[in-house]
Amino acid sequence: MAYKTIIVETEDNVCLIRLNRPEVMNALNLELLGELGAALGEAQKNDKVRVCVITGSDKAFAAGADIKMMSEKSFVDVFTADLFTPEEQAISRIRKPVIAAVAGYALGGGCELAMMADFIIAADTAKFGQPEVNLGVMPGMGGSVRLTRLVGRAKAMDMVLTGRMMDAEEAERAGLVSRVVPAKKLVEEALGAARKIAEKGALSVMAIKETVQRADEMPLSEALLFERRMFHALFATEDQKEGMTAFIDKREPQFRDK
Ligand code: CO8
Repeated sequence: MAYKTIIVETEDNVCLIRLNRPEVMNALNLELLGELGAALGEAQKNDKVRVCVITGSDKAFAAGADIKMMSEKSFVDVFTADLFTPEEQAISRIRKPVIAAVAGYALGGGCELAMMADFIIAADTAKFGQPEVNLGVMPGMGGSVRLTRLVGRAKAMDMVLTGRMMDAEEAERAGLVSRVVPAKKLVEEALGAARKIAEKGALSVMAIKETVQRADEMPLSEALLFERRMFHALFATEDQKEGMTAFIDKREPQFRDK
C-alpha cells in the first residue's frame, strides 16, 4: 500500500515504519495517524512480519499533534469527531510487538505515541516531554495516564505541569525507555532487538505481550492468575515441547508457531 506520511519497509520479518513529515518535525495529523494505523493493521495480517519498529528522523520522532491543524478547532469539532480516538485505537490494536526508536523530540502526541509501543529505545539525542500545558490544553492520548504509570506520579506531574523536557539519560533512569544508544546506531539497535524477538516463537511472544498489557488493567491477584493460566496454556503448543527439548539436547530451538 502506498503511504504519503510514513515510509514502510519489511525485511527479516521486521516491519520498519518511519514517520515522514519532515517539514513539521513529524507532527501528527489525522492522515499520518490513519496511515500508521493502516500500516500496523497490514503488519498484523502479514505472516512475514513478526515485529514492528516505529521511528522518526534524527531531529524528531514526532513533535506532537499538529498544532496548525488543531488551532482553529472548537470543542464541538473535536468532541464530535472524537479527535484521534479511532486512530489511537487502530494503532493500539496490533498483537505483534512494537518497538519505538526515538531520536530527537518526542513531545506531546509524539511522546504519547512512543508510549503506545511495547518499549522505547532512545538515541542519546532523544528529548521527551508533554508540553500541552504551554498551549492551554493538556495531554489527550495517554500523556497524563501512561506516563504516570511508567515513571510514577511525581515525575509525571513534574513533566505535565511544567511542560519541561526530559533527556534520554533521565528517561532511562525514570524507566520510560529500556535503553539509550548512540544516535547513529539507533535504528540498527532497534532492528537488532526486533530480530531477536522475531526469532522466538510467535505464540510465546503474543502471550507475553497480552499478559503484560492485561496486567495493567487488573488487580495484582487477577493479573498473576492470568499470567499463570497463559503459562499453562503454552504447554498446549508444539513450541513448548521444542523449546524445552532443544535445551535438554543442547541445540537451538526451531519454533514453528504451533
Ligand atoms: N505542530 C505543527 N507544526 C510543528 C509542530 C507541531 N506540533 N512542531 C513543530 N512544528 C513545525 C514548526 O511550526 C516549524 O514550521 P515552520 O518551519 O513552517 O515554521 C517546523 O516544524 C520546525 O519547527 P521549529 O522551527 O519550531 O524548530 P525548533 O528546532 O526551533 O524547535 C520544537 C523544535 C522544540 C520541537 C518546537 O517546534 C516545538 O516546541 N514544537 C511544538 C511542540 C509541542 O507543543 N507539542 C505538543 C503539541 S499538542 C499535542 O501533541 C496534543 C496531543 C494530544 C492529542 C489528543 C487528542 C485527543
